[in-house]
Amino acid sequence: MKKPEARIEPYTHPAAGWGALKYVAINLIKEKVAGGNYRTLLAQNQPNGFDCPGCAWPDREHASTFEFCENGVKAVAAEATSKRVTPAFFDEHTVTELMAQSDYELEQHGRLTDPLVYDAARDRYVPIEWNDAFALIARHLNALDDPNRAAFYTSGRASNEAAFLYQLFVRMYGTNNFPDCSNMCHEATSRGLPGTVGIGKGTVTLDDFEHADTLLLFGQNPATNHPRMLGELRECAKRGATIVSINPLRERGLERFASPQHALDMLSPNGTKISSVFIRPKIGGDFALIKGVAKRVIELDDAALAAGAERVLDVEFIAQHTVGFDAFAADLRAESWDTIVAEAGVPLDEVLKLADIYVKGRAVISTWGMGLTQHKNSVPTVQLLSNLMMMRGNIGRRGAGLCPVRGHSNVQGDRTVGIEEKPTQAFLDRLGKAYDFEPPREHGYDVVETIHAMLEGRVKVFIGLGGNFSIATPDTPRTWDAMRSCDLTVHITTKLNRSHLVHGRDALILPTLGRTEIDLQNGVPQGVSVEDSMSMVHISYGMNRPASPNLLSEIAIVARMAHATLGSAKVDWLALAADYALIRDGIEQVFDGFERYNERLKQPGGFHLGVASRDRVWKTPSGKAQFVVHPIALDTPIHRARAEHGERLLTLMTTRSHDQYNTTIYGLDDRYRGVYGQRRVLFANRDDLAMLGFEAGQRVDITSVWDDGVERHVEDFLLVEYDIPRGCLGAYYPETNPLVPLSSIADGAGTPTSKSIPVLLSARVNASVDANAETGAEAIAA
Ligand SMILES: Nc1nc2c(c(=O)[nH]1)N[C@H]1C(S)=C(S)[C@@H](COP(=O)(O)OP(=O)(O)OC[C@H]3O[C@@H](n4cnc5c(=O)[nH]c(N)nc54)[C@H](O)[C@@H]3O)O[C@H]1N2
Ligand SMILES: Nc1nc2c(c(=O)[nH]1)N[C@H]1C(S)=C(S)[C@@H](COP(=O)(O)OP(=O)(O)OC[C@H]3O[C@@H](n4cnc5c(=O)[nH]c(N)nc54)[C@H](O)[C@@H]3O)O[C@H]1N2
Ligand SMILES: [Mo]
Repeated sequence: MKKPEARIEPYTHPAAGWGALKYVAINLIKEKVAGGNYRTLLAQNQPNGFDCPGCAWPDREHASTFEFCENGVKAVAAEATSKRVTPAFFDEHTVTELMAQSDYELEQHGRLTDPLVYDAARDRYVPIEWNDAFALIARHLNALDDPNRAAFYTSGRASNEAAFLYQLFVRMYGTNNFPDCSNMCHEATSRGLPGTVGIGKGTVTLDDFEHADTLLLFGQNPATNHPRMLGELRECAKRGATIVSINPLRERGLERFASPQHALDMLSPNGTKISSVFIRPKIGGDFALIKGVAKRVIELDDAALAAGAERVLDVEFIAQHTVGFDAFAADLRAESWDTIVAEAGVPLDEVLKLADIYVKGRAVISTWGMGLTQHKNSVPTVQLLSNLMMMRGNIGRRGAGLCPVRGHSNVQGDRTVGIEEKPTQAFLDRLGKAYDFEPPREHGYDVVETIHAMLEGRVKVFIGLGGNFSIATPDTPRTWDAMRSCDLTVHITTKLNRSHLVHGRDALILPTLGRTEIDLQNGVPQGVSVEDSMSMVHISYGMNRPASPNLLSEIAIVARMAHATLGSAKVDWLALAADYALIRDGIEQVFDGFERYNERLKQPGGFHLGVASRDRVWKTPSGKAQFVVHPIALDTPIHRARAEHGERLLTLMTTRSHDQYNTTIYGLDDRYRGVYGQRRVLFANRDDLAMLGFEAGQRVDITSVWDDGVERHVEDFLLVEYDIPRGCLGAYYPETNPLVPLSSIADGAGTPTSKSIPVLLSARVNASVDANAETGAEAIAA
């Protein structure tokens, strides 16, 4: 494959705009999307079309104009590609050979066409009949002495119907081992918010964005990861709302945005200004920063009270709706400003400025992404942010509220319909009653626990409904050892990825329909439903011809796996797979909020699931919204590593480039950050480079610092001088996943701490290596 030219060159244009149109054209040509499939691109998020498989940002109801989104187009083009990986391809390549290809190259081969089984004698995947594949799975599952020795992963693209059927099968089989991508993503939100506002979901809808006067965006890069959100922010900015970005980086898309929907934006060189204020904590500094803002709110309220002015706290809301305020306020009063400033990495005047903006807001929305959730203290941080919002009644009021911005397009829906390793007993009771069985009661494994269990020989079968487990997870070499220790690994998947190559003794690749494709069962087109980040549930119909006649839908695969393993005496799996409306009837029976599910899906835009906290109903033990007290942690692994290594110890965040969808690498550019033709780059502050005696353009190796005696190391990263706070580094995921220790997780959520890895840099020993090489497997595992 021809290597693109690698260069670093600052980007000076607004986000989206013409640059995006150019990249759309490049991707369509590269994927050789057939003419007939172009219309699909126009159908993303249209009534009667399919839900965009990109992100979970909601759609405008009755969207009349085509909501243009470059990265949505890339996601669709990647699925609608005319390239195919057929059995002939696997005949030509051993698994060992394929391991030497990069993730980018693996992705470029195209769509999988036929079910495949690993043939150890030839080190190749070879074709297998669907029935034989299901028989192999059943044989393995039924041979285990304990159902808890199997783990069932879900990635957040699976529809409600597929996910519900999957969890039903797995629980009837006998385990709650449901590791899912959410464990690595917004888990801190899902586990944190119930402790304060009673439910682990956001409280706003798109309508609230029309009424907000202040938006605080924490740790998010919407221009790349939720591009349709920029349309909303643009409208807010035009209305004069104050938009604050709280992020160690000044992300380009938060500065200026040129909306392809608006000719004037496209013709002006600057687009529309989005954020007016940038607050730049050091990595992991948000908890201290938010605490500082909350402390200042108390001070301002004290002053108002003394002056007889209007209160700053929403005293009515606090009295009527909350518990724990006095202890919370006492803790804030006792907190030291020096500690706040030092731990936030934000000067005092900026903390105070942020507090001023917050208290001036009459309707404030706080949004957050991975910049808040992938740290050791992520659960306390999410709780504190929700407490800050409670101080001024900014929850359950028009134009105000909590807005966690989810990743995968149905990751929220999957959890809603039962992909949950820690199910409540009430849910299990209802499920068992609806399907007449006794569900397993003990909690199962999340992602990190699954890997530990494999390493200890306690999990022997891995089944993945989508995703790329081997490479999205932390501590790559250990995870690979874990996967390779399995008796059977199975991947239900659209495209070839690394996880298929890092396999168990027996291994299956089961190719499935994507969401953009027509799903016919008995000649009747089937729709599937998904829930977006704002709890809107809607239907999605594919429009393209399937990539191969030998693909099955995810639902058909799950149903036939269940039928082969458990038989159909209790549940008629095949009948459910023949008519997805019947699966929705089951969901309606088991979960609140889905009354008349099939009928309400016919409404344009679908329906809102209902979020109690949005209506100021608090599903907490106290029946009220709860203030909770957390100290600023001063003895984290980062603090300890700093104490040992001094200022040479830096904190690394791992983020997405503009040309990737998680582990799927579409291209090698990250144009808003000025990176072209390469991914092994390391963003560093100029003063840190000088302090370490390095220069931009030099290549370095990165070693992480952890106390378990394991050496974690990645090699050959290009140093790029970047506007990032001192002590902080940035690089891309998944190349840096080998640096994340398996045991470094968020307290109370289990999320790998992918945004705060203590590391040391060393000059590259073997500097002669091809600077542009995207070397793939060996480099990742190095
Ligand atoms: N095109 C595209 N779309 C996607 C994805 C994709 O890969 N590609 N992935 C999807 C998924 S699964 C998810 S979860 C979302 C992810 O979307 P985001 O949440 O935007 O994810 P990241 O790119 O990982 O980085 C988030 C931001 O956090 C900032 N950050 C890092 N550390 C800190 C910190 O300590 N504090 C603060 N305040 N900020 C910090 C980084 O500078 C970066 O701007 O996007 C979804 N949408
Ligand atoms: N270091 C570091 N690690 C991270 C993160 C980070 O920021 N830093 N982010 C974490 C986050 S937020 C997440 S969500 C995880 C993502 O973890 P995953 O969800 O496991 O990873 P993806 O890359 O989204 O999965 C892509 C694969 O899904 C398959 N696929 C695509 N579409 C479909 C479909 O319609 N059906 C089926 N069955 N399969 C399909 C394709 O084979 C594709 O290769 O990674 C996490 N890992
Ligand atoms: Mo995610």
